[in-house]
Amino acid sequence: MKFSIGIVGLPNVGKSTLFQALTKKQVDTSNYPFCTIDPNVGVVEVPDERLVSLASIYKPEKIVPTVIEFVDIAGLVKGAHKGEGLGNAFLANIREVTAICQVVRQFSDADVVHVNGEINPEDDRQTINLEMIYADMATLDNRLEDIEPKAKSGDKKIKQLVDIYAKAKTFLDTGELLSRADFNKDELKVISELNLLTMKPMLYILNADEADAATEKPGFLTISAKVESELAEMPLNEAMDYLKSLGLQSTGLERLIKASYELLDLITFFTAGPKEVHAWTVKRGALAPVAGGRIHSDFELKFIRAEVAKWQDVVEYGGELPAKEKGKIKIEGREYVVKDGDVIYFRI
Ligand SMILES: Nc1nc2c(ncn2[C@@H]2O[C@H](COP(=O)(O)OP(=O)(O)O)[C@@H](O)[C@H]2O)c(=O)[nH]1
Ligand SMILES: [Mg+2]
Repeated sequence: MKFSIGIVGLPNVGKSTLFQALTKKQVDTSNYPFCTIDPNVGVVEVPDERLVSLASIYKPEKIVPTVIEFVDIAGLVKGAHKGEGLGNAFLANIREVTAICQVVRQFSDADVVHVNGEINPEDDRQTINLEMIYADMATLDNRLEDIEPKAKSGDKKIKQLVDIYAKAKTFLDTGELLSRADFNKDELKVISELNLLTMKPMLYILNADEADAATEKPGFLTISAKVESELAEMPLNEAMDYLKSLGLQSTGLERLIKASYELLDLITFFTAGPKEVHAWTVKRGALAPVAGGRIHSDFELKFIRAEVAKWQDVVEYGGELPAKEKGKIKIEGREYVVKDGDVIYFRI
């Protein structure tokens, strides 16, 4: 299973610059057969100190970090929902991603034209969000058109759908993203099936000038795409010095990747042995057999039990067996909810 983040925004806000910086360090995609091979899709490692610690214990032949996909989606312009620019194609690309990273422009560079003629991050955000709201309204209208005739025949189920779609439309009419709406469990199920754009988790990136790379703006993650593209070219020690000179602790990319991971509500578990130390991703709340299924379908189908340790214990006691001797490995069954940082040994 893969998780992808679409980089969305007006033209010339720095989306591709950011995307190229993100994908500068290519991962070995043969480790990730589920990933898409496409120039607009970049497979990016999720940095994880725990993986490094576990690897220092096992000294495995192979270390496999977990990844997320970033998709560079071409600029969305005002009127996209009516087909302006390549409107509908862009909106279709956004529909396929799990979450959205929306870039707005703060950097002031007279040589780079702003499509609206002035730098105004709030305005950028408004334009993009409105296009997605209009696109969702169109989706809901289409669905309603399909089912309203059937609702007239008195089918209760259909009537319920009509009510839920109408509720969503009324909410979108207020200009808010649907992800902010208060849906109950049944409504949520119906709405989720439509794959609406404004239901997707969203992260806002403020692409700032170099001098402002360390400033904070509530609700935004500040990054200078230009700085990031330079950092991505530098040897590590030079990059560290440069970061310090800008007053930053970590690269914008690292912060972006971590924030994306949190946005998707994902957690990481590990498998560890002398052959391979491997980080895997599941949705928070996943049960042990589902986690096993990430590795091999047999691990899900023939799941018997999981032996689970905290990564700190495996590191502290120097491996699975010593951790077991200290009573730090628990036997868990099918109902076990996987925790972030678990090291799991599946038994099938
Ligand atoms: N000064 C400055 N220029 C940038 C920054 N990010 C992007 N640019 C420039 O803006 C132009 C458009 O960037 P691009 O990434 O292609 O924008 P996109 O249309 O959103 O993909 C390019 O000339 C970039 O070099 C930045 O942070 N600072
Ligand atoms: Mg671009």
